[in-house]
Amino acid sequence: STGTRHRITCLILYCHDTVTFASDGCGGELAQLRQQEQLLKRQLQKQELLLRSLQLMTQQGNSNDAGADQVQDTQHADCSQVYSSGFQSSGLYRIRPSGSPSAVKVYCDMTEGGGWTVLQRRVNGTEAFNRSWIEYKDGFGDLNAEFWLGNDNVHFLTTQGNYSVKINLEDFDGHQRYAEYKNFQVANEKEHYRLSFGDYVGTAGDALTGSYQVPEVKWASHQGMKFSTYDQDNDNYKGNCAQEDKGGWWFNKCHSANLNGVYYPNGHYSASTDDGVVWYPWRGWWYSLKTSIMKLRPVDHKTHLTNDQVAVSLKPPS
Ligand SMILES: *[C@@H]1O[C@H](CO)[C@@H](O)[C@H](O)[C@H]1NC(C)=O
Ligand SMILES: *[C@@H]1O[C@H](CO)[C@@H](O)[C@H](O)[C@H]1NC(C)=O
Ligand SMILES: *[C@@H]1O[C@H](CO)[C@@H](O)[C@H](O)[C@H]1NC(C)=O
Ligand SMILES: [Ca+2]
Repeated sequence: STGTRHRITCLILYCHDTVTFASDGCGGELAQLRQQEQLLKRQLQKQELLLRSLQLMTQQGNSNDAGADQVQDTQHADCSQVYSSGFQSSGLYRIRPSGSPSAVKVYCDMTEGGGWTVLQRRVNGTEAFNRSWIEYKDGFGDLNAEFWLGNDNVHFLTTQGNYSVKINLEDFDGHQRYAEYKNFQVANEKEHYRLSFGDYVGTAGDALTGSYQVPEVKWASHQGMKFSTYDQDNDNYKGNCAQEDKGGWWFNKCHSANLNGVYYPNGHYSASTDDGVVWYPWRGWWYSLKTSIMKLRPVDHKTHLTNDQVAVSLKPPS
């Protein structure tokens, strides 16, 4: 029919973006087509949002590491970027910090605002932390349990931006404390993974600067210290701190915090040296902590909507 032919003509003109109100007599058709286009665009947007929310829910429903391997190797430089791209459940993910020669499997802690890349975890003493230089360099343990992420990885992570470290501690009575340092950075292997860090905030005490008792700063501070292991002594002590305290750490002469020490199952311990999992300003040298978690996040990390909030804000197209 003529009506249909006219509509098709208008449609073709519309698609070629050459239609004008006056000349082609398509005014009415045009208004209708524009309206339909807007409607379809809105529906498409809604469906894209719905799809994203479904992907999030699927991710949540999976076991810890099931969804992780689906994340593109090179897409995220840390867990903060993983979080920002919509993956908001804690578990295993692949990241690739800039400077890293390959992708790295990490545990992302999506609690406490999300986006934390965990670098160390002690929970029950299953993993030995009396390890060699090369083991601390490459990392060891089980990402779902106890582990050290590896000094190379921590170097690549902390030198690609401005990072905070948050240290969560728990004693055997269930008390929890934390310490957080801005501008946490670990140098490369050539510089023996030298440690530097900025201002402290927290409830556990500032063990890393050792400034809780002024005379002790000289030998207790970890600021600027190189990493040492039993087979590579870079400390300021005539002996070997890593060997005596049985773990790799940024020892001075020797320490006021050593979260890689011997895991004692009852807290209080006695030994020939203070070799426990120690955070001196909180529980002293002769108490070995139950839990230690060290995790990294860019200082400018942005916390987003929670999954629940996203789900509520997305309703299926009506
Ligand atoms: C730690 O490892 C070194 C080297 O293997 C060893 O000499 C030392 O006895 C170990 N200490 C403990 C407590 O396992
Ligand atoms: C230690 O904790 C990990 C992680 O929760 C668990 O898989 C492992 O079985 C625990 N080991 C012991 C001896 O309790
Ligand atoms: C890193 O961030 C902290 C806190 O925002 C700031 O004090 C520090 O100057 C920053 N460091 C660098 C190297 O940008
Ligand atoms: Ca020494």
